[in-house]
Amino acid sequence: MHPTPFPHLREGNSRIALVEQGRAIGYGELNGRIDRFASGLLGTRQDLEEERIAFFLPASLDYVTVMHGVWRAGAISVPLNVASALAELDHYLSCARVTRLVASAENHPLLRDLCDRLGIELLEVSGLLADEIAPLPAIAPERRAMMVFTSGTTNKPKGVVTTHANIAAQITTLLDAWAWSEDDAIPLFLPLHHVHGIINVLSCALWAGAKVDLFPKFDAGRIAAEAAAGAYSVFMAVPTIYVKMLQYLDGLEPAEARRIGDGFEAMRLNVSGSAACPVPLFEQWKARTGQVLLERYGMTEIGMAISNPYHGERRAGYVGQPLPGVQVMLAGEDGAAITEEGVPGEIHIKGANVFLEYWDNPKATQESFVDGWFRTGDMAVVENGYYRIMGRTSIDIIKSGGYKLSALEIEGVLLDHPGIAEIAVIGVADDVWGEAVGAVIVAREGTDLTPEALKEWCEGKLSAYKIPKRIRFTQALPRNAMGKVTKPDLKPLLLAG
Ligand code: MLC
Ligand code: AMP
Repeated sequence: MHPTPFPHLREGNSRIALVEQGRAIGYGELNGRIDRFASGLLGTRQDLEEERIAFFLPASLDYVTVMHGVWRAGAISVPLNVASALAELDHYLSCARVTRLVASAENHPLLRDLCDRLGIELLEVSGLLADEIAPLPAIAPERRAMMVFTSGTTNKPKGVVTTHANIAAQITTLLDAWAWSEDDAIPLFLPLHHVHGIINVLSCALWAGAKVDLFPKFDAGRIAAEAAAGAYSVFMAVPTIYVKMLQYLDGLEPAEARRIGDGFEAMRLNVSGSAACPVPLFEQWKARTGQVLLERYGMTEIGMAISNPYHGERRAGYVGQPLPGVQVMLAGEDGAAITEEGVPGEIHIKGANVFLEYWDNPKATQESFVDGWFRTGDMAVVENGYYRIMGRTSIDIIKSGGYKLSALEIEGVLLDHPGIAEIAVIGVADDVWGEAVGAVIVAREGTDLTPEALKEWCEGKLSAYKIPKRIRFTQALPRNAMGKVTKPDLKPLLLAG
């Protein structure tokens, strides 16, 4: 049996799969490296039987080698956020009961103590590339393939487990809908611990036999230069990145900005998603580049579900219609399906794209399904045949720069600070980030808190993008007769600076 369903990953295919720091890597070379890595992981075993293998790697040849090598050896891939704080990594690794962690040598000092404490083997890709390729196991499509951590309304992120069949369904629906081909070329600068980067960009491109230009991180200047040079046919990003690209273009000489705009115009597709694309942003991108953004809606648990059409009207402020193979229902408060247009309901999803389970959390898994439908927690309405996302059912979820953040997780960390008596973490509307993380804090009497000191205190406990950007606090809030702080008027506090 062919050990991978990715049709272009095969011996002898010389077409370019990846470009890493200017070096082109062919599909055949990549395939051979993945086989060697899978063989090294297997050692004397025949099948890793869903052992969890985590990796702490930026977008790179090594990342792709590990992701696919783990799959071919029969284990579960656990891609980690390379911007995570140590306390977060501790949670991911212990929750998933990871046995081995692959990271580049330069990051071993950072991870060593944590791995020793958790009994995890810390490894490098180069140390696992076997000389001889071992027989690889046949992997049934219904086996677990990947675990990605996502925030919910609860305190700690949960591991979302998808099977090989789920991943194949999430990829193939997009290949057809967005007309991927082996002639495509796409830059990859999105983080690779979320489905946007993993599925929509990396996996769709590799399944289609296209070329992926790997960026260690988002870099507006390099993206602009490559786009102007005609390096790409497809571009996918979160709204914040389109805002940052526009800001970059605004800072250039008009002729240079036009040259870059023309580079984008020449592409066949620009996609926006992971957060709402504001209508003014849609219009500004069109004015600058001539590109009509294709907005789509998705989620870690389901991949992509609803999309504007590739051919046909792409409507600003709307996410379009269900993708082929994905069933979408809007449920009213009584749980019944809404059939009329104009009536809002919660998006429920069914299909081969829907994840298997939250790792080790049958209660959360069960609660997130009703009659076989996955409850997304997003509200939507259909207007003139197109879905429009209205927001979340829970205010405890913040979407910032395309990242889903739990207000409760951030509150939980900050409440450990000895100077904090009470706290409310909220999303604050923001032109660049969609929402910024805001915290309204009541300091304990007699303590002298500063926002700077608090932010510093969060380092190591929270990723940088979860650290509140808009901390406001006062020690002069009135207390009632019971000694409780009476509710501050949040509005003036948030507008204060
Ligand atoms: C970073 N900063 C923020 C911030 N993130 N400030 C406010 N809010 C945030 N969310 C600050 C940093 O602290 C730093 O401040 C400065 O901005 C630059 O940080 P950076 O990390 O270097 O920023 P940048 O590289 O520009 O990253 C921005 C970004 C990144 C947009 C490229 O956030 C990103 O890649 N987002 C995509 C996330 C994603 O892929 N989500 C998909 C989830 S899957 P200072 O003071 O130090 O300068 C999903 C399903 C679906 O949602 O539908 O796709
Ligand atoms: P995540 O759980 O990180 O995968 O984020 C998924 C969430 O992002 C969804 O549940 C939505 O709330 C939000 N989202 C994704 N795409 C869009 C979009 N096009 N418009 C509005 N919200 C979106």
